[in-house]
Amino acid sequence: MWKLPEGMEQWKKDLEEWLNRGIEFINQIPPTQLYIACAVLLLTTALLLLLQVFRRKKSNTIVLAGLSGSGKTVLFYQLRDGSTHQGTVTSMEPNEDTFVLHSESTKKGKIKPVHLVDVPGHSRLRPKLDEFLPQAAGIVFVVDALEFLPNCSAASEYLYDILTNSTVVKKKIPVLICCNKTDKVTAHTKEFIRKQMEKEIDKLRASRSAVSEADVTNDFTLGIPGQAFSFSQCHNKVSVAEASGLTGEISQVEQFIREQVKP
Ligand SMILES: Nc1nc2c(ncn2[C@@H]2O[C@H](COP(=O)(O)OP(=O)(O)O)[C@@H](O)[C@H]2O)c(=O)[nH]1
Ligand SMILES: [Mg+2]
Repeated sequence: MWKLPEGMEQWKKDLEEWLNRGIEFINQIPPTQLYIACAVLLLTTALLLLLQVFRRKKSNTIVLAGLSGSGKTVLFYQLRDGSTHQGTVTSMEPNEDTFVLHSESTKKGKIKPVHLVDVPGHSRLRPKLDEFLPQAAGIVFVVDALEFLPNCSAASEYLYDILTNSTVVKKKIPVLICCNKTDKVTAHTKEFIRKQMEKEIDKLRASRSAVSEADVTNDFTLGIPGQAFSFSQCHNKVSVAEASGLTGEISQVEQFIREQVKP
């Protein structure tokens, strides 16, 4: 048998006294009140646990979309490895991986890995995008700022389809328009690209709504009727950034990803 030291003995007595006082106090409370208190306690615990589960389930998927040749695959490798893997063949399957951003790989502390999906821009593979959108926490729409004008209408059409996608609208998935290839001096600025795409989407909106009236499809309409379209009218946040996947100037893209995928 071991004996408690002097100090501990006193401490034990104090504890017992407090316990007795506590029991006395509880006995004074009417039982209904006690039950209510217990129920409230249980309910809050359950709620907190549920919240924790939901937080853990929050998606870490970022979707890279855009026309073929805009630079998605180069950007994918730059984000993951900090290099470009030049010479990779255009893949027909979505390129996807879960990793800690290369720029954050040396950081200490809690960093949440990102699930990045590079969806091929070929129009035949567009349905692939619909598979990934429901789990997306954010969409990076890559635009070739160098060869922008010849691709403007096709890119705008693709972006229009994304912005009117029911999942994107309902979940208010943030979209970053990434004006890529800005390492070249002849690349267009993000302000120019934003304005041109807004104009193009404004035109599309008019023609598409004329079509949908005929066969009564309930497509989500963009912007405010009677007003020139601007991205600021979208329910989800649409922002514009400049980047160069080739030279690794991708900090604005990384910042966007980190805002959507929080540790
Ligand atoms: N100058 C320049 N060229 C780029 C950049 N990013 C990609 N490219 C080039 O654009 C072409 C298409 O890139 P890729 O990543 O395959 O485009 P994807 O079809 O969207 O996946 C390749 O020849 C790349 O070398 C960039 O930031 N600057
Ligand atoms: Mg590619």
